[in-house]
Amino acid sequence: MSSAAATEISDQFETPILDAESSVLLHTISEHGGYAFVRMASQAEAGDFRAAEAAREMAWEQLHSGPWHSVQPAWRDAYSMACLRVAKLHFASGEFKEALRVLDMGLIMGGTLLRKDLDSAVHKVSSKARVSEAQGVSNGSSSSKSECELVHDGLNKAEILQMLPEKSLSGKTVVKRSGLSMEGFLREYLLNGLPVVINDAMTHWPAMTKWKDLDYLKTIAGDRTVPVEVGKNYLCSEWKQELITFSQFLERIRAIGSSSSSSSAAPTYLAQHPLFDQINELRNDICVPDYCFAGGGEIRSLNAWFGPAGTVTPLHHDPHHNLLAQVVGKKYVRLYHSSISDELHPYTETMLFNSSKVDLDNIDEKVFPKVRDLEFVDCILEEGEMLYIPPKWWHYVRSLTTSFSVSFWWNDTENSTDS
Ligand SMILES: O=C(O)CCC(=O)C(=O)O
Repeated sequence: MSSAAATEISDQFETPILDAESSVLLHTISEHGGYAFVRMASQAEAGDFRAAEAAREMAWEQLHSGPWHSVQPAWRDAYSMACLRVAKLHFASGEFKEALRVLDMGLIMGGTLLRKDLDSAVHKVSSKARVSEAQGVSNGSSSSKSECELVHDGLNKAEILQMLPEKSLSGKTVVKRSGLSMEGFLREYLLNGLPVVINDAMTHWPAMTKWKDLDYLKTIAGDRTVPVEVGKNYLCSEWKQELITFSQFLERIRAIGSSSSSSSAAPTYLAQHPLFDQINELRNDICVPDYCFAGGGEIRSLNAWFGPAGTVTPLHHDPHHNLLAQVVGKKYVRLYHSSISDELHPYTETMLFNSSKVDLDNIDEKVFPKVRDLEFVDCILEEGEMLYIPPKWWHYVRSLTTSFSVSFWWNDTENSTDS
């Protein structure tokens, strides 16, 4: 750790929950046999950086000792605790980016007990990091307007059709509506379980202008760590997950976008991640649509789907109502009615029961001879449009440009215990 850039000790970030809960948590951890962790955590509290890192390693091993659902919640909280201790010591040495990286690991992998401490620490460290960056960098930003813009869209219909599964956009398309009242949405679509595209309900979102600008995204989130998926899609064997900084992720999007062989490169996709719980500034750029409450339901989760052209979410269904809001770029979406589930050949494995064995981009005619003739509806979801996907409807999604969407999932009140 460098001491030259050390901040004042009085400028530490506060951890009131950790201070109040630490001894109970350590007691629970020793009951689970984590004596070495408890010893290291105590030394870390006294300012020993090596002990703090060792404690974090030990908790990390516990998080990876078996299936995620079998990890003791106390170990997840212990991981957050260790992250806070390590981050404090980085922060005290002026290592703001390192501190942020470790805090994000706590947010992504840790438990809920210390969440507020992690959030407020992120806030404090981010502000410090920005001030320090502004002081260190001369102000003549050199990137031109076009370099900062995320999407360069010059696709014509023929080019789009070439990227899509056979029969796309040749039959029934999803109805597009503007000025749709809450009552109209409820009566015509939600209660009938029918999809609809609403094309004028997000024009007021700050995200609609801000998220097109790479510099904006880099400034507010560049040093944050995010989980991304790399590979064709989650059903393929070469698929993997990585933790990278948002800046590295934006760089990959830019590299794929400027490469002439964009379709052959394995895309990196920030998919189904609760980014808005993690990065408050991005949460402030969007609004939960009133439609989500039309039937008296409860919001289950907000997820980000951000990636280059060519990401594919294979055919699957979810148990929730969903509004998929397209903030940047465009996507192709195909939907099959929930009643034809068996004809779409769901996997039988527990983890994949909601995914289809059919690869729409390459249908195996011998194994699935009837799939080609199944009825579906589809659409191109344009920037500023949101698609209502009723529960259990099968959907396949392909990004046609660099694309940033937000999904709002909600349950009917009587189903609110569903996961
Ligand atoms: O946008 C995507 O790639 C997939 C979205 C999706 O599957 C969902 O919102 O449930």
